[in-house]
Amino acid sequence: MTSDLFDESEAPWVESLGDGAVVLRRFARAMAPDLLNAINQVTGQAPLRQMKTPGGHTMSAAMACCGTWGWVTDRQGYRYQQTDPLTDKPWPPMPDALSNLARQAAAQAGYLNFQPDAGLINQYLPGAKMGLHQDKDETDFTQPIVSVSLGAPIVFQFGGNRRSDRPQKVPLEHGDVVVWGGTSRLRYHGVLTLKSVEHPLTGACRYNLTFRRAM
Ligand code: MD3
Ligand code: FE
Repeated sequence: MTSDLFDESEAPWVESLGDGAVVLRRFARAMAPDLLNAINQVTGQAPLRQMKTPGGHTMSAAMACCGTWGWVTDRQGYRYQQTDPLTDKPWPPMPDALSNLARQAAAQAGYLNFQPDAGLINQYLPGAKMGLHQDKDETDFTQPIVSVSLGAPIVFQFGGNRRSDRPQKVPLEHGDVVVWGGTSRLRYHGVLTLKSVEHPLTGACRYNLTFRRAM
């Protein structure tokens, strides 16, 4: 039997992407079932949905939010808001399994008091992607971002401070956690199109959890 569902034998290891970005390889693999339960709990209250960009395109990744602030986009623009536009209710609270993981990963990367107030769940099905962009809707760029990859693998694109800078390709797989701080915080980034690869816990789906301090 050789599936990474059962491959928790290998200890996590750390890789640098340079410039304040640290990959904690497999860091979240052992807790993945708890994280997937937490995702299901959140998306039961705030359904995954494909939002529209200000330019009128429908995003290929489906999203849902938890915590005080949720990231949304529509024809009006990109922003954080405290209510879900689908229900007009507050976003579901961030489950402890998620906030604890985010805090532990940030601490491992040297950020000792990371308290995320925004949790974004991105769901990719085969064919979904995310083009190069910057995360700049937050108020304090000295705060890091923690991202967690679950399920099917993808190729992450890590660009520079200008959109025209050629991105480096970084494969991300189940349980990998990346902490983005310092001068990497405003670098362009995205992911290539998800291929159809089955994962024992998620099928062909990939989830990315992104934890931020929005305000
Ligand atoms: C690098 N998500 O939600 S996570 C996003 O895989 C987003 O779903 C991608 O980009 C995904 O905004 C990539 C990794 C990530 C998140 C934030 C970053 C990389 C980052 C902020 C600055 C630099
Ligand atoms: Fe981003």
